[in-house]
Amino acid sequence: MTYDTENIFAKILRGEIPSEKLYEDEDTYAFMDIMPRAEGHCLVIPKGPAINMLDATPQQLAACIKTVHILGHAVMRGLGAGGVKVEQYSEAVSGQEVFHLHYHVLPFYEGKRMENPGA
Ligand code: DGP
Repeated sequence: MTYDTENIFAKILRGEIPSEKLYEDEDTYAFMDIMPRAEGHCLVIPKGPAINMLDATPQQLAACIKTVHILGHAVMRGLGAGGVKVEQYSEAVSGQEVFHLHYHVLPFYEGKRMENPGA
């Protein structure tokens, strides 16, 4: 598979589709997931093209994890989450639907069950 520049996250990066921006640096962009599975469910993507983790460069992966770390602390501090789960799907068979590398940052709250953990 080759990287499709018309995928939805590429469009978000180009500003062709609106998104709820949370953080941005030279290499990454973070925004709210449109179908949140938990309060504060957000996504981290590299600005450069990468289909998924398996297709990404070590530099893209390092930049994304750095931003995941920032967002993880932000949901702990800002939303009072008790913990965070990070998910990354690579290839359709694993559940990947958008073919631009993204990390899900999923906050967990004490005493609150996630509505649809497997979605
Ligand atoms: P997956 O490829 O299975 O890891 O999931 C893609 C995620 O992207 C899913 O949680 C929903 C989210 N998503 C899909 N389209 C949009 C969109 O247009 N805007 C935003 N903010 N999120 C989207």
